[in-house]
This record gives sequence, C-alpha cells and structure tokens, in this order.
Amino acid sequence: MPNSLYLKMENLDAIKENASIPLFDRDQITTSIAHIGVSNFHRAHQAFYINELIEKHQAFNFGICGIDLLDSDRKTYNVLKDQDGLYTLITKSPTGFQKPKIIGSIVEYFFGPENPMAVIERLANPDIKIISFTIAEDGYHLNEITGEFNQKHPSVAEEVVNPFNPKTVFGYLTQAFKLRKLRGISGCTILSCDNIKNNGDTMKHSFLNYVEKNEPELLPWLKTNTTFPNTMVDRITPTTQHKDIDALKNNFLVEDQWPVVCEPFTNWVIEDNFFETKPNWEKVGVQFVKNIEPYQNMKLQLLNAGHSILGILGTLHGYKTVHEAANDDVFIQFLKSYMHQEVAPTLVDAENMTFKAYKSTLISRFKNSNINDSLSRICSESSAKIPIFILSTLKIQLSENNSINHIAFIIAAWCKYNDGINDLGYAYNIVDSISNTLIRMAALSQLNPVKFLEIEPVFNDLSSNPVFTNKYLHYLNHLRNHTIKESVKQFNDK
Ligand code: CS2
Repeated sequence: MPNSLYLKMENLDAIKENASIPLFDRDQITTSIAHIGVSNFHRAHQAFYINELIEKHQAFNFGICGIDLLDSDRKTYNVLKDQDGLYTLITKSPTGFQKPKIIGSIVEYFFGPENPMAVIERLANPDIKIISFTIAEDGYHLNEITGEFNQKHPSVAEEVVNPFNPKTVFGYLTQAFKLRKLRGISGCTILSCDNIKNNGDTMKHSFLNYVEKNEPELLPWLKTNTTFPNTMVDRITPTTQHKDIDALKNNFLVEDQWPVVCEPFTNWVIEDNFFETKPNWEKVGVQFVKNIEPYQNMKLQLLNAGHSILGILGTLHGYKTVHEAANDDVFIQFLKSYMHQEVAPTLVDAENMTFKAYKSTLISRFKNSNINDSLSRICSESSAKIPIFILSTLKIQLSENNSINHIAFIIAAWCKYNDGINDLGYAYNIVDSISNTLIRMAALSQLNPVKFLEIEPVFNDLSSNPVFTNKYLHYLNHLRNHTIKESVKQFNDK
C-alpha cells in the first residue's frame, strides 16, 4: 500500500491522486480579507466560498489572512503553520462522501497571543478591505438586559489598562483603526458571520459602544469609515472526530491533523452594505440583498432552534447525535408541529427563499447520519443560543396572543436538561459559560419550579408572565415525573 502524505504545499502534487487540490498558484494571491476566529465553521463556509472564487473565477485579490485571538486557539495556529495554511474539507451527503477537497484560500495566519502588534498592523494595512469574524454568540460582550457593552468583562478590563496587548476583538479593532486614521488610510467593511440576529448591527452596537467608552476621539472617524452588513450564514459543520482523521489517512492517504467535515448544503446571504466596493461573490452563489431580516429569522428560528430542540430532547433520552434524534418519529413530530404552529406565524417569506422550501430541506439535513453531529456541540452555550433561537419567537407569539405551548415545553425540558442526567441514568456535562448558574437554578427548581425562569440574563422578566409561567409549570411537573419520550408523546397526542 502506498504511504500516506502530510498535508503540505510540497506534497500537493502527489496528494492530487486522491484528493482535489487547489487549482491555482497560491503565490499569486493577495490578501484583502482578514478573518478573526478560524473555526471549523469558517473553514467550511467562507474560506470554501473564497476558494471557489479563486479557483473558478481567478479572483486572486481575495486571499484570506486567518487570525485567532484566544490562547485556546493555539491548536489552530500550530496546525495551520505546519500545513502551510492548507486543510481538507470532507463533504458528507446522506449517501456517502465526495472526494476530499484541499482548501487553499487561507494564505496567511496570525496568532494574537504570540504577537499582538503583528495582528494590529495586519488589520491596519490598507490591503485589508474586509475584516470578517466568527466569535460566537457570547463574544459580543453585550449585557442582555440593558443592551450595553459589558465594560466589566475581565478581558475588557485587562486590555483597557494595556491597550497594545488586547484580549478582545474590540480591543484589536480599536488599535488597528486608530492606526488607519493616523496614517490617513481609509476604513473597511466589518463582516460578522455569527449566528445572531442582526449580527452586523449587533457588532456595530457593541464596537461603537466600546469605542465610545474607551477611545471616544475615534468614534466620528469610525462612523464614516466602516460599514457593518448583516449576514445569514448556513452550513452544518460538526466537530471533527478522530475517525475522520483516520479515514482520510487510510482511504485517501492524506495526513491532515485537523480536517473539517460538513454537509453539502451551504448558504450565505449578505446585506448589500459594503464600504467602498462590493465584492463579486455572487459568482459563487453568495446572495446580496437589501433586507436580510427574513433570511436571518428563518435560519435562526428554524434550523438553529430545531437543532437546540433536538439537542435537549435527544440528550435527555440518551441519544448522542442529531441524526438519532431526527430519525425518532416522536421527536421529529414535535419539531414539525413547533415549526408549523409557533414559528411559521412569526416569519415572512424572503425574496429568494420561501419558508416552506427552507423548512422542507431541514429535516433531511438533520437526518444525515454521515454528518454525525454531536448533541453536545449543539447544547453547548445554550444560555446564549436559546434567547436568540427560541425566546425571540416566544416574544412575538406572546405579543400576538398566539400559541406558546411548544416553547413552554422546551424551556421546561431545558430546565430538566440542566439536572445533567438522562433517562438511562447516565450523567452528561453542561457546557456553558454560566453552567454553575444553570445547574444551581435547575436544582432549586426541584422544590420551587419557577426558580429556573429567574435566570435573568437568559429570561429577563419572563417569570412574571403568568401565561407563560403556568404552561411551563404544567409541563415541568409532567417532565419531572415521566421520561422525555413519554412527555413528548403525551404532548404530541393532545
Ligand atoms: C448549531 C449551528 O449549535 C448550533 O447553534 O445549530 O452551529 C448550526 O449547525 C449552524 O448554524 C448551521 O448553519
């Protein structure tokens, strides 16, 4: 059997026997995108689109400079350094694998903790026209109640006294834009690719709030030199498993320390609001639209909410993966009627995407067993996800006096989820930045069930709403005395 080869530039010629390699000369590429947060998702989504653009349309000016800012991202730094920025994308459909594809669009990489000044200089460089990022829901440091930037966050407090060694994306951007202003360089587009509602507006709000507090003289310049388009990003990207690494090595003879797995489906919609020139990304299927809201709502309230629901119900039952929960008729019936009865009334069709069409693809995406997406990934950081994915629907449904039964049931089930034990009697971890609070409030709710709703950063003043609370109490009582399957079945049959 031939030997496997390390993924590196010098081995690409030999690797091309078994995997698709970038069909372009990477040395010709110039960098105009800096992306902060080189997550699996970024590598399956934006970096894939850019790779397509360079490969099929010779757009050599769109190279990506990957940047990570957190110590916990050191592994990405080491792997991408070892592999010359290359990595493998493994696209898995329900029926099997496509030939693995080596992605070559990340042509530079910087690691903040190693050299913060180099990151600041790179972001300040006039070549960079777009600064994009995926920093996850809790990276925005917004106080859920007041909507204000959380100046007291430890990383913020630390960087304010040591501004040339920033810790947050906001600190880095501030220093970079100060340099641009000082040097007479114009600004750029700041592009959020996170799963949060009005992600561009949210970034703008957080960042300008931060600057107003910490560097007020920069504010007027920023307002005229940056734009913050809202975006909708969509591609299911599970956590890479050891068996993916092994299969790539054994079946395709490629030794990649950290390949990325994803589904075939992909979608990227961006509000047409670029600073100076709009990129020509429509050539690879990106949609530029005037009004992003219907797309975002559909995606967050159907796909992401659907994931969270399968995550909570499935974990309580003892399932480990999304496809197991999605192939269980009891859970999928619940999910479908949730979408139909409680989400549909809050949505409007988007210009190029109807609610019905989007919904119809979803269930089969969830059922794709080759993706093997873990429920633990889905349930991680639920305290930041549930308000965006599910409580936003609740707010509308309550204000319209519409049905809220499913949501009351889901929140009750989430309370039980935080007991940390499934119906088979096995314990699982609650992975959340406020896990201690979630566990404590779920425990207190054994005696006083409304307690769980008193987690203010998540629920705000929901505990004082009798319409919701009564339903929640009813379902929690049932859930505490039955298995999740029994409770969902009873709910479905009513
Ligand atoms: C998931 C997302 O955990 C989650 O929030 O729902 O990561 C989801 O897989 C992506 O948004 C798909 O586009």
